[in-house]
Formats: sequence, structure tokens, C-alpha cells
Amino acid sequence: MISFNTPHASRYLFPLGVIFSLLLIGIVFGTETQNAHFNSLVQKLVQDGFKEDQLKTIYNGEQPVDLALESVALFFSHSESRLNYDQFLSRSELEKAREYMATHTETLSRVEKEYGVKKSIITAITLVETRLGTYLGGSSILNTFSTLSAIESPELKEMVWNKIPPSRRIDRETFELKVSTKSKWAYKELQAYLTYSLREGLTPSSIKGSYAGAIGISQFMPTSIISYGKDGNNDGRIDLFDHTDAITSIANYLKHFGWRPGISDQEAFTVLFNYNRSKYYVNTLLKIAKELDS
Ligand SMILES: [Ca+2]
Repeated sequence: MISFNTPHASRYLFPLGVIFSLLLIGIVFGTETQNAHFNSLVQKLVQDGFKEDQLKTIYNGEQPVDLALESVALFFSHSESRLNYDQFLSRSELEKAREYMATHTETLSRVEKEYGVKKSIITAITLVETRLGTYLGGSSILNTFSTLSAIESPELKEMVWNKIPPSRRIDRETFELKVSTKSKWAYKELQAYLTYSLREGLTPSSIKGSYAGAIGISQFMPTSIISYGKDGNNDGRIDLFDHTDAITSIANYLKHFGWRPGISDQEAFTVLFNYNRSKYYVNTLLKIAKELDS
């Protein structure tokens, strides 16, 4: 609580003015205490060209933006266990992948012709990313990027720090450095996400994805949707929850990063490393594609 009876009250007049202004903004944008964490973020978005009335609807609409402390804490935690990509090389998973290739053969063939990216590698990506579009993640993209964008506020930073289980904590200094880089990264993703969803007429609060903010069957980050997303089924929209759009977008992405017909394994490795910077991930994709090609 702020006391007005301090001997140096005048010294606090300016900060108090700032606090009252922020409270006023809080009232304009809604009085939910949780939403107060997003007041400066919304202001920054307005400064960066987003329309105030649209942001009001988004941040204080029927589904107001909420803090995503648990998802965001994962960005700053030691991973619990090594991911098991080997599971995707099991006979049953490869069988599902073959069925997927048969179901989407028309799209995959068209895309292979148009972009020079083979069916098996696109299928391998959808298998590992989302189990062929059946596991898309349940985290609110808007909540995740809004929380991560606003995390430099001391109060929010402590809330996230306290959400990290002690056994999975990184050291505080590393945490502070990561907060700074991740919040800048998240703000760019948030801007891309808002641009994309407003352009497509989607309700920003309605889209769910991975805890890290990846969207759709292809698990694209919003900046990748803006740069490499494709409307594969020609319905005038880019919808990565649609298989044709997702398949076409993956092909476009890989082509952009250097995929071409007859590419060597070494070159393919370099291209795929852009999708996910993990050797284990990329090697698994190459093994799956080899199995599907045989
Ligand atoms: Ca489309």
C-alpha cells in the first residue's frame, strides 16, 4: 500500500502520477487485476501501429487475455527428460505415416511437383510435430506470447520464477538474461500473431497451440506463418489446421531454406535444422523419410 504521509511525499508525486495514469489505463482497458499486467504491452502495441479499439476487444473481450505462467515457466526450466523421437520410428507410427501419405497423395504430389520437396519428408515433419495433425497442443497462443512479452515487469518476472519447480530451476543470472532475450523474441511473435489473426478474421484468443507458441499441423511460429504460410487449397485463407495449407506451407518453408530435388543427406540436414535446431530431431526426420521412401 502507498502511504501519503511520508516526509518526502513530494518526491513521490511524479511516480504517483505515473501509477495513477496506469490505473486509469487499467480502467479504460478493463479493471481485471490480471489484465493490469498487460497495460503497458497494449500501449506498446498501439505505439507500434495496432488499433486501440481492436486491442481493447482482444484484451478485454469475452475471453480476456490471461496470464500463461505455467507455459511461460517452461521456457526457463531445465527439460524434465529427453524427448523421445525414436517412438516415431516404430512400425505402428510408420504405418500411420504411410496411410497419411495415401490419404493426402494428391496434395503431396502437387506440392512435390511445385516446390520440389518430397512427400516423405513433409510427412515425417507432420508425424513428429503433431502426430499427423492429431496432437496440436492446448495452450492459448495469445496468452503465451502476451505473458512472455510482458515478463520484464518485475512483478510478473517473479511470478514466472516462482512457477518454475525448484528441481528444474536454471540459475538466476541465466534466467535474467533469458527473460530479456525471450521477451523481445515473444513481442515480435505476438505482433506477427496479431497481424496474422486480424488479417484472416480469426479471433486471436481462440487459437491453441504448443506451450511454445507453435501453431497448426505444421507447428509454425507466427513469424513463419507470415513469411512462409501458403494458402494451399485456394480458399483465400492461410489455415495451418487445414492439411492442404499445412503441407503446402511446409514445402514452401523447406524450399526457401534450400531444399531441392535430389538433395544430399548432408544438405537436407542443414535445411531441416532450420525447422528445429536439434540434431536428434533432424536425424529422426531423415530416418523416417528413408523408411517411407523404401
Ligand atoms: Ca487455405
